[in-house]
Amino acid sequence: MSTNIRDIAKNVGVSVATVSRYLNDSGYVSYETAQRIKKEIERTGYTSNMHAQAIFKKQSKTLGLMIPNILNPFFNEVITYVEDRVVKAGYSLLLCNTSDDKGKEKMHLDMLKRFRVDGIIASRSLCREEYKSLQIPIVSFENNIRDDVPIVTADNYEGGRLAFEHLNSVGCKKLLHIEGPKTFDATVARAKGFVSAAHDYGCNVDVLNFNTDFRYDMAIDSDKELLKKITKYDGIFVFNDISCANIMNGIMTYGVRIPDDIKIMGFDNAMISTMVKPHITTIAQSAQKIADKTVDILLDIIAKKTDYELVNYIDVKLVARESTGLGNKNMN
Ligand code: XLF
Repeated sequence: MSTNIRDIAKNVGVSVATVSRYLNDSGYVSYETAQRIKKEIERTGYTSNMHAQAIFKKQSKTLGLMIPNILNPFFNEVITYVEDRVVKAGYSLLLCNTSDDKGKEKMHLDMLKRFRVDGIIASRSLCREEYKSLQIPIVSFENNIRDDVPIVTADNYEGGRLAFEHLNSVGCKKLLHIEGPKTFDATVARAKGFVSAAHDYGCNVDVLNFNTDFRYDMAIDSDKELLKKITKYDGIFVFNDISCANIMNGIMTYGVRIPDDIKIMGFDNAMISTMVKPHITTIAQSAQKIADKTVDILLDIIAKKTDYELVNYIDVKLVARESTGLGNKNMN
């Protein structure tokens, strides 16, 4: 007969609850007791077999979170808030970094299926096909993956419009938008908003497409051609804060003064925006609101509730700071 949790408890001389606390890491077990339980588990070959539990109870109490770029500080904030909410709701979280790579995302998705997670938060997903027949509850942040999958996203189009209006209002005449990759629904919408506001004001703007989110190598070796190209503008809206910080860093090495020669702004209001000098003007999207909304909806779907919205826009707002010549140096 195979060993069960009661045998382990009896052999160690502790209660079943203590062994369960040890196995689930869900409360205090003294170091000495934990060592004795561990030894007994090894001796008997018993494992708690969470996988079998998941099959039996049809729930693993584990959720999956797909993050597209863990290097980007905005996503660090999203992870922090999601993890906090998920743990408070009694779940564990499996964190997957897809690196905006379809193959990697597919691999993580297979792993989450094998672990029988109770739900998945997909972010900036590139895997529409793979999610098609998936029975697991899903909520998507940003990219639309299936018509019946709820989506949470900032009002990116409005954010793009606000960015244009701001640069226009501080007197910029030669405007450039550095647009994010075309596979990011969010940044495509930001670009559309920026260009459409410019048209409404009768202004011309240039758009330069960037084919990647921030990568580590960019901080080490900046794209000199790109930097030279953009120094002829006097107002630049970059698709997110981390890329904006990196570009600011690069153009300042060419002697460009921000905001005197070029006014520049980003999108996110991520931590980085006040950790560099000058502080970055940005369009704020709240990582906390995004996390709360995605987790709320996912838990609703798991609880078989149906009264959530399919499309959920998170409001955006302008936060004016030094990089466009505004804002109190010590504010925000
Ligand atoms: O996908 C977009 C682009 O980058 C996302 O919301 C972000 O702004 C995060 O930095």
